[in-house]
Amino acid sequence: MAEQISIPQIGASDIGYLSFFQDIEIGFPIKRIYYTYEAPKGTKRGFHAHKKLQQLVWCPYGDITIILDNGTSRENVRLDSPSSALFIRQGIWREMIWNRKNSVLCVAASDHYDEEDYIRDYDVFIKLVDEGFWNYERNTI
Ligand code: T46
Repeated sequence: MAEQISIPQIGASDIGYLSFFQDIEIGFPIKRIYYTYEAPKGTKRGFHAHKKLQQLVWCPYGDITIILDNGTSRENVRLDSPSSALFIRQGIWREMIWNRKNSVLCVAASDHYDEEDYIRDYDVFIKLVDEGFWNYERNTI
């Protein structure tokens, strides 16, 4: 479930680093980039799944735990390095915990913001999983 990629780093400890994404195959065109910041330590966000939206998320500063849930199992991924990014595909319930204050969570998303694409009720999410709502997408990724 946890699909991670490494982000290249250029630099050194005495002058700092530069990281970039270039020509990577992520499986969707990036339509929107946004980030969450200035959240206090212990903040919990997420608690939703998306019907269609796919995302690549990374934490350029700080330490954030991402909990991924596909309806049958859960996996925790710790984003505490600016050189690691995580895919969150459609149909995955996610919860995020800020382990350090002011951690920054960046998101590259496959589509524009649309509240209709959100499932914010865990019972509804489980019902859709049980009905096979995402079977086609899961099998083709
Ligand atoms: C996700 C995780 C990883 C907007 O008005 N415009 C936007 O572009 C977005 C993304 C959100 N909003 C509104 C909707 C909510 O009222 O801002 C509020 C917070 O959004 P959301 O509940 O999506 O925030 P998070 O931090 O729980 O989740 C965010 C992403 O939005 C979400 O898709 O998967 O990060």
